[in-house]
Amino acid sequence: MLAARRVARKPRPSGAPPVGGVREYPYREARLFPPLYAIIDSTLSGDRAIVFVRALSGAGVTLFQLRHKTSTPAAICTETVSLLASIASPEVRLIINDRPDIAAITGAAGVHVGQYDLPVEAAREICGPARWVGVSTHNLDQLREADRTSADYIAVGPIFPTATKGNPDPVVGVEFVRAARRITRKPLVAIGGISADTAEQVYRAGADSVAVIRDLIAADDRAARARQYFAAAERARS
Ligand code: TZP
Ligand code: MG
Repeated sequence: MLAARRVARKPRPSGAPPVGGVREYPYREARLFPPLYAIIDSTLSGDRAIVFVRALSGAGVTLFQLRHKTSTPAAICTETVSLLASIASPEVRLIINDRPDIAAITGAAGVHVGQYDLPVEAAREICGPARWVGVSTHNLDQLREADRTSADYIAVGPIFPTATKGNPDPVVGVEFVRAARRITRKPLVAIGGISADTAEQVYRAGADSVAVIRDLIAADDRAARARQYFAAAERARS
């Protein structure tokens, strides 16, 4: 049996997205977009990934991404199914990197595509209106283009140097978040080299969320580290 569960979420506040049309983002404006987006990469798999998700979701993290760049589709599928089966809370979303087909077939909450993956609207066709489709951008032209799509959020980065991504795009810096914030009303997710110490300035620049790999995986107490991000988001928003 492949699908661990199907996406059964409340409709978005604004209803189904008109593809490519003007959309409202009341959940962002109401600060409902999760401030921390935890990415599970290939250093975590199987039980380690389940333990990681359990620790962070216990601390209130509700947005995760599975990003296994070197795994086969079959292995990603299996990993997704077991991760979904281990997630008890209906509030927790698991997004699949690169593969809208795997997101749809497993009942995951959405897909994250990059500039060389399927375009947003193709991913949307596969994933449907209820799942999230997120897209990575690395310059303002890409950001403007992403803003015209049905993407549910736009990722920007790398904000700081990162050793996690092979062959990363040039560092864009915190100022890029500020510029992006002036251009789009979509939820903005900043990524790349972000730590609990630097997150506050990124939120202050206009990011709704920060996506983090290394700083969470490396933490001795991951739940405590997650709470540092929540505190930073609170400080930035108060
Ligand atoms: N995209 C831009 S930077 C990056 C990705 C996937 C890696 C982020 O990892 P880290 O360890 O939080 O810098
Ligand atoms: Mg990709």
